[in-house]
Amino acid sequence: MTLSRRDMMLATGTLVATGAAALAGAASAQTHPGHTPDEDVKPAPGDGRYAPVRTLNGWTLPYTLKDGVKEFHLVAEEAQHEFAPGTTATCWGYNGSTPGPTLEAVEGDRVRIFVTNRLGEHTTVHWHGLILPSGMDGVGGLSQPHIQPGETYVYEFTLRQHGTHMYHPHADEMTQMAYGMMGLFIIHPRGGEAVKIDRDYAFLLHNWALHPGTWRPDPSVMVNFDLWTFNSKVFPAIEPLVARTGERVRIRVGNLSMWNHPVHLHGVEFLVTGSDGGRWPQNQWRREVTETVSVGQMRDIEFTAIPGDWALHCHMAHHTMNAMGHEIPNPTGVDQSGVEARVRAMLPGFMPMGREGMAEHQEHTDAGHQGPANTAAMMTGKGPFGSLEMGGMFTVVKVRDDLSRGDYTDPGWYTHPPGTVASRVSTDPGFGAPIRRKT
Ligand SMILES: [Cu+2]
Repeated sequence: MTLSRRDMMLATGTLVATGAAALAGAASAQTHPGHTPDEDVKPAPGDGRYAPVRTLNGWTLPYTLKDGVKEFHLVAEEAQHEFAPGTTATCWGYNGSTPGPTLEAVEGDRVRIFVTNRLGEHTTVHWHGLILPSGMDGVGGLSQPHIQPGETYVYEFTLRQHGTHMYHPHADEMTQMAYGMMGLFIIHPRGGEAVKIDRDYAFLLHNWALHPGTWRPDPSVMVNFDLWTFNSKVFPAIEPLVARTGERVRIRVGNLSMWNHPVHLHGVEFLVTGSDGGRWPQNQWRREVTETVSVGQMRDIEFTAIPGDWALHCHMAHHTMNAMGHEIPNPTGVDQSGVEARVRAMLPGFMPMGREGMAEHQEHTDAGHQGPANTAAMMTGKGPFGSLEMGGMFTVVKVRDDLSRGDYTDPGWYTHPPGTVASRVSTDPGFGAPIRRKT
């Protein structure tokens, strides 16, 4: 087994975290390398029985095999998190990140999961969707005592199913999830996949009330969130999903936010093939272009990759924006020129906006206008043809003919075949003879 230096560091870190006892036994134990973000890695080899998932902007927790049991160690703790360059916050997560690392195993495996609580208040971990003994279900007060600060609990059970699952606290849940405590738990089918998957992506949907000019999410917000994220990142900081033409791609999406999200992918009709109920029988697969992932649900979609740059985003238009005002007067069509001078006398630099629409937001961002501190621009991002005017739950599926298997490097922007890009034919508003309804 080949280990990169980064994998070794990770594995070492995990062993240190499990304490001296685990370290003593580690010499004879097998260590499984996960993949880490911001590193050009091939998929981790798994245990040879599955192709590992790629957690967007995230990582997979290495495990130690002890007497046939896969041991994982989660640490509930505060973590400094960057949503996008220029926007950071003190969040809560696991093992130094939000979302926490992905746990990955195979149906039939026995897993032992240590949970150390390094928060200032008690916590638990609930294994969302898993079939297990009631006392392992992680509901504080109902199925176990709470894990007090400084304590370590151990969960142990056999995986009785396969599918896309999650873990999250079931203690002061509203607050702990609002601060980012959640992670993916992927269980691969025993005996492999009937229809082979070439690229297997996974992410969790979430929302955050990180008010402009603040550095800690506000758990009291229920509706008007500031940031909408894939794996706790906003566009343009969300990684692209890369694939080679003709490969079969699966995208696993879970939702632990406070809204339902219609996840829409351009360029293909995908199949909805599974959920926390595992990969469904093929006669239940259905063809869609948008699939709503409701709160607490998981959905798997699959498609054959077609060359191009294809948008993948939540179809709630406000969920592809970053921090913005709500319940403000609508300026569209309002001539504010007289007001501008008067306001400027009191507020130098004041600039009215929105008379012709909101695209000015990105122009102002591009011109270097500063918003409040630590606040991502409402709409942002640059593409090969100009501004994308997106934020939040948006990224790009990039499919190319010439990628190597297992190469996840961002290939840049798509080179369109000649004659296949929409182009300008006139600059005259009176062009042509379009049929218009008379009023
Ligand atoms: Cu949404």
